[in-house]
Amino acid sequence: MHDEIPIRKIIHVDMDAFFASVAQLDNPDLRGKPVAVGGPSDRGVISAASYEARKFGVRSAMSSIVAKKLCPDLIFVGSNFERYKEVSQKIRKIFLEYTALVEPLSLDEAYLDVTENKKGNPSATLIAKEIRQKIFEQTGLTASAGISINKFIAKVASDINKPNGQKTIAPEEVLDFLEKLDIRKFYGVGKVTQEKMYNLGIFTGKDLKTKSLEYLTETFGKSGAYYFFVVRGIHRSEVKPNRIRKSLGAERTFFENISSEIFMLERLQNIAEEIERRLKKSKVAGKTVTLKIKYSDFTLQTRSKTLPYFISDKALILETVKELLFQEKVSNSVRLLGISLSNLNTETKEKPLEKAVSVQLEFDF
Ligand code: DCP
Ligand code: CA
Ligand code: CA
Repeated sequence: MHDEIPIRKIIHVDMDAFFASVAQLDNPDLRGKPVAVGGPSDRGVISAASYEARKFGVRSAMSSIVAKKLCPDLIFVGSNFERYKEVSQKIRKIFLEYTALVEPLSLDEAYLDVTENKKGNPSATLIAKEIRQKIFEQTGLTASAGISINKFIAKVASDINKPNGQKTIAPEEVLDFLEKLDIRKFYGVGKVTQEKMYNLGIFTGKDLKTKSLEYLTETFGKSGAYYFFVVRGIHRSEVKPNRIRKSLGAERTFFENISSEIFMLERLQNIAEEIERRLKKSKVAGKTVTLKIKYSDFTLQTRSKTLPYFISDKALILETVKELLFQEKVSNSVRLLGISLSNLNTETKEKPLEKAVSVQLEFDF
């Protein structure tokens, strides 16, 4: 059985009382005090509670009224997403020093696959320690970590020694750990499922293990198989880095080489349409348009132009492409044409120029 369990070195890092800790970092008066991020009004809901507030039972997603009853001295503070994002980027940078396989789950947490890592460090436990140390040095905030053979166990483990701690579940400890694990601690088991499990006499991993795959699938649908396998130490889900896209392009190789510029334009129009569709789907726009031309003798030429604004509209893309196409005579027959947009606004989120504006641009001033 043990031999069948896939083993990787996965770290799950999660910031402690994230929004509340940022508030305490930025305002020293709040340190050591019960703090809640959220509105104090009777209709308010708390998004984060400092560990001092948690001693009173205050939790995120709790209504402000209830929280005030539990902790009359609770200090309410507003949120600051710019700061959360800033911290988030800093910790992500630290993660990337160790591995390219970083999968952020939210602003304050991520999975890292360090099976192979940039430091050549064989110990995921030591890497997690280093990372938490660096996070503290560079942000002034504490993080906790879970280290194990897959994402599921690493995620569960990062809660065990929270705040400012870490826990490793080594390969030989995995099965025992999962058997003893309270079903409420299973990542993916919410309130409703927990209730259902309790009614079926499932309180721990050990109880869960007595149920067959068929039974669990029948009872829990698709999640049934997930429960069946994770409790046996099997969770194949990979750490998927959501890479920041640097460019978006499309190209066509022709069945027959073409030499008429009219035909080329026709093809380029189709390509521009496809690019527009894909840009809009991922809600990005670009400033630099590149035309790629491969000639029948396989020589390759690229012509680029950077605009002072972001575009995603096919008419605007084509306008620039046309300019690039006619900027110099196409000297030979062509076997491939491509367009790509780079210098994307994935970072800045600046709005692309809309079509209505493009009409105006056609006037010369
Ligand atoms: N958050 C939110 N609403 C929720 C839960 C969380 O707005 N219902 C926000 C505030 C949290 C942040 O997301 O600070 C991270 O959520 P976590 O679940 O990781 O909780 P914390 O970081 O606050 O605490 P912990 O130390 O338990 O991770
Ligand atoms: Ca957290
Ligand atoms: Ca989190």
